Amino acid sequence: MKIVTTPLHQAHAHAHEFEGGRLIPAKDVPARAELVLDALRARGMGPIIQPQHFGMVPVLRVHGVEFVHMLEQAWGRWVAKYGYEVREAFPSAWPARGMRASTEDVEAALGTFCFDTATPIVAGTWAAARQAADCALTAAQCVLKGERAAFALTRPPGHHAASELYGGYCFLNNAAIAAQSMADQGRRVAILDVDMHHGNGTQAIFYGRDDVLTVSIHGDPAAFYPHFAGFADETGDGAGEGFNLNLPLPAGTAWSGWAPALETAIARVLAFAPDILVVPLGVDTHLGDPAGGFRLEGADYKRMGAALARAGLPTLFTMEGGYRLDTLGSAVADVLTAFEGG
Ligand code: SP5
Ligand code: ZN
Repeated sequence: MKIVTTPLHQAHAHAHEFEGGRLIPAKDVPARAELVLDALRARGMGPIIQPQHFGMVPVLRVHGVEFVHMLEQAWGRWVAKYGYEVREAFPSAWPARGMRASTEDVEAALGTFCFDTATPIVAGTWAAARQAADCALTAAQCVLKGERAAFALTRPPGHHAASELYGGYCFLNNAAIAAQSMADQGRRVAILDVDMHHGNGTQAIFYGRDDVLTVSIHGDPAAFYPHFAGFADETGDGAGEGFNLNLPLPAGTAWSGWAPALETAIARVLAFAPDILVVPLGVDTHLGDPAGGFRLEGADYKRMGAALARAGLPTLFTMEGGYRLDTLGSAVADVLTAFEGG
């Protein structure tokens, strides 16, 4: 299968995130994408191609124009206020309940559009985020042309980003942008998110709609990030009622507990009868992942790829989470090689 990636993801490089009351080393490091690429090359997968450029129109089908302009301008505004010495732009105040959103000051702009303290903007963030969306759109073109599968090695990831909200290391929702683009070209699309965290951005983008199905298997938000979405009673709104399925699982879930959720998810996808499946692929489900809490390991990722292949649908994978650097590459390669073999 085609693998779409760009070295420009490395422009999004920051040293820190803020968690547990302190600055800690960043988990979404550029090495992640390079490790995945190395593992795919070692398995002889490919071809590995660069993204085509689609411009802002498909991005603006999913994200608000004010939000997109803010992302584009945030670093310059931050430098104008704080200088180049402060190399990571974090918000420090949010328009919480009863307060007014504002973009007048860069602090207000960041707080208005960001929902956590783990997702700094740096000099190259916007360039990398745009390229990641282009990777997903290029992979979508491959699937639209009739290829069985394609992998967009997206970094930064996307599934936590909503129409006008960034966070969870995500800025533009690559999977949603690709899904919307394929829907705009007449395809019926289902999204099955297997990252350890709930795909809150993807859910929010399609929540009121019945034309794109969203399904997510993830750590119960009662215990896990993103905390404020991903509960089982979130089933869709209005026309979208019944077209969002959340499958939250407890801490410590291993393959024996994860696999039945995957079968439930696939059954819902097949009942929807889509033309194309989008899989936001995070492997932070792995035992020992520093951002996770599940216990998948080793051959479980081959089982995952084989099960996804049995759904029998043209499939577009995007890269989401996975932060345990010694297992990240092989876990992703196992899913994709087993999918190809299945
Ligand atoms: C794309 C993606 O996977 N984003 C994940 C963002 C998660 N950020 C917060 C993670 C909190 C983890 N805390 C774990 C502490 C014990 N291991
Ligand atoms: Zn995740």
